[in-house]
Amino acid sequence: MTTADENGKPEFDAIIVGAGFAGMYLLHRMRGMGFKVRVVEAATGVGGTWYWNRYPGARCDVESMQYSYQFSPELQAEWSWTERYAAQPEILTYANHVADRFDLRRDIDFDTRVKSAVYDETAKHWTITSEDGRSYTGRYCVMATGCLSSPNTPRFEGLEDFKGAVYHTGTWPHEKVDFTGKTVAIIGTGSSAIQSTPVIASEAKQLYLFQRTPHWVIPARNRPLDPEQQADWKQHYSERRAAAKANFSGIFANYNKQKAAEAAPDECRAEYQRRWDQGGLAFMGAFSDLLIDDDANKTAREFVTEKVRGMLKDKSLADKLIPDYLIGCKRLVIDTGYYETFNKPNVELVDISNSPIERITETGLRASGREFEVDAIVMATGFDAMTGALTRMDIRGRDGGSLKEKWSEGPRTYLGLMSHGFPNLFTITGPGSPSVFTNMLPTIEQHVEWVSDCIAYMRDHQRQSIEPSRDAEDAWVVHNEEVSGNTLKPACGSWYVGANIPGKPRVFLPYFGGFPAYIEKCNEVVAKGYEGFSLN
Ligand code: N01
Repeated sequence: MTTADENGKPEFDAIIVGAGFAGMYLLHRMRGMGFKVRVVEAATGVGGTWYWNRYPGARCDVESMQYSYQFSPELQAEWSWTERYAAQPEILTYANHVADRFDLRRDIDFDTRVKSAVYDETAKHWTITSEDGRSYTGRYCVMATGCLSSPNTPRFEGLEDFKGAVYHTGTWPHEKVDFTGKTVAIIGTGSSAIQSTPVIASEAKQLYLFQRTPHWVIPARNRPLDPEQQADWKQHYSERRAAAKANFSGIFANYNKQKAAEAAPDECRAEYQRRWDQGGLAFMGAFSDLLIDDDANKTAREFVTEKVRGMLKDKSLADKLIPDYLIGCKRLVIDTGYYETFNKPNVELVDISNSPIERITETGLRASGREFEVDAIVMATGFDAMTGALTRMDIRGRDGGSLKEKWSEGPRTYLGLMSHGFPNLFTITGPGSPSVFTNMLPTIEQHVEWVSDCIAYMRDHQRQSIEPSRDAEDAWVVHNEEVSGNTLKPACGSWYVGANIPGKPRVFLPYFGGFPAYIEKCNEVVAKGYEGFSLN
């Protein structure tokens, strides 16, 4: 069943999949441009990532004064944050406030998980079908499905036999999970585990943390935001937001242009110490060559190693908790009390680097030749990043071509916005865009504005379909490989290269050329009449 009229005209100008920060702003902007838009969302509410990731300790690692929309000066002026880094409930409250303030819910269908999206080449429209059989037609389809939204649950043998509770950090229950008096296993030691471990450890009788690979961790130094700081930010928002966009990460922070390789050892140390004391992701901005030169990177590793050793009572644990790979290669994690948690008597690190979890049993886990009896298992095992949310839907473009098949050797996009063979299908923060290397909110806004302006251009020029050329796409894919290949970033087994998902092709997924270069390229493409795209 399709919802197009008898002349084949689609019911909507655009169908947006996802009501996270991307889908919400796109709906608001396109509605304001006079388009008829419908959003379909799998969850029962708005907020995307912040709707699903309700695990204990969930908190953003970008400062709250920057992790917010800037498209509405009024919204920006009226909203107040309570902490330097907002916790998940506060960000979700913000998302709901935005939905109410701009009356977004009337154009969103919740509890609607998309199963397929099929392009009709003759009618030049997309038909989106939900798992419960509802269909929508739209001239355009925009996938605002997020970068880290398809949870990865490894297929541990025996998982279905386990009699206790199993949770995934990315699909956490809405009601409070009380671990008081319980024995808990957490599997994984990425951001989600590092945030939840101290909180779960404070409740549980016993916590086992199963670590395959340690992460580099820097203190967050979260604190309440005082009114003066907030007022100062609000007063200087426009210049700070502009300055942020001129930074590689889209974050307003101090990035040192000096190279560690050219700094004296005590100068290096002082710079790291300053940033360690400040806390946060800006630690990696200490020197400009940390992700380019292994020797430079080593200076940062040595500094952090010494700090971690100093925090642990059991010095033998340090060898297990300190990574043996480049700092910043996997996503840097910022923490609140992670290492200190290992000083508690009820917490044990289980090193599974050489002997993986053998199986889940009725009563717990078997690993490293030991049986662990537990009441609950927390999968902090991450996501099928950047492509998973897209390839789990059956997306069919021209001639019935499948996106999943096209991307079987790795995703291919032009600017991370569109893929050849899939006219009128856009992705917000898709693979090949800066996305996860930036502050997601300004990156989302830039994409939303580019896509909605493009659709308005199509309307104003009486065009009905847009698609990138194969040549433009190939050139962008090659450019992506070159840019990341000139750095140390692809050197370790991170989710940036799909290494966390068995069988996923090893391709560097996000664009590592920086936000300013990316914005410039997107603007240039438009200025040259949508160079690299064919408009019909
Ligand atoms: O997931 P991850 P995450 N057996 O992929 C382990 C963002 N985020 O949810 O490293 C045993 O980082 C896996 O081990 P290994 C942020 O961008 C942000 O924590 O693959 N272990 C790893 O330790 C982040 O990077 C915030 O060897 C297995 C862990 O599970 C991204 O989301 C908060 C395994 C997964 O770590 C993802 O973070 C949270 C197996 N079979 C998330 N499979 C903030 O803003 C996987 N693992 C602060």
